[in-house]
Amino acid sequence: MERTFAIIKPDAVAKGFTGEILAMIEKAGFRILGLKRIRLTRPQAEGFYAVHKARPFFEGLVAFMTEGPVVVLALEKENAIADWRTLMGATNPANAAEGTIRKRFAENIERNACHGSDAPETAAVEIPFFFSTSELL
Ligand code: 3AN
Repeated sequence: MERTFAIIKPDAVAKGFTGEILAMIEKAGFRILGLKRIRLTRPQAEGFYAVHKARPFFEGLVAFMTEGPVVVLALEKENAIADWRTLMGATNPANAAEGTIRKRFAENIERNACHGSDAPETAAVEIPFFFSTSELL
């Protein structure tokens, strides 16, 4: 079993897609270990995306991620990291495959509906960023 970290981003939450995305997650065989609906603070968003600090889109990304509530999730499944990235689809929804979350729900490369850890080392940092051990059930 592998764990990954996911976010349903402010664009998708605001448009009322939370339920449909959660249903896709469960239908794809993920177990939801942790789930919270929160609004990221600016320091949280900056810390979470610290690897992108030098990128030209960093400010816009932080502004977007703090504009409204998100749903943060810890997911478990065999091959969870790769399978969640497959279910999300490409970062740019214009390149996302049919049936993926980003194809169905994302607006553009920044307002792209969801986030997923890209490697085991990332998941190991991202899950505890939002969940304590006792919150993973
Ligand atoms: P992914 O979320 O698919 O792992 P990353 O890690 O390359 O993609 O980028 C993190 C986030 O930064 C993306 N989800 C997206 O919201 C934003 N982002 C990435 N590239 C761009 C870009 N060229 N312009 C605007 N936002 C971007």
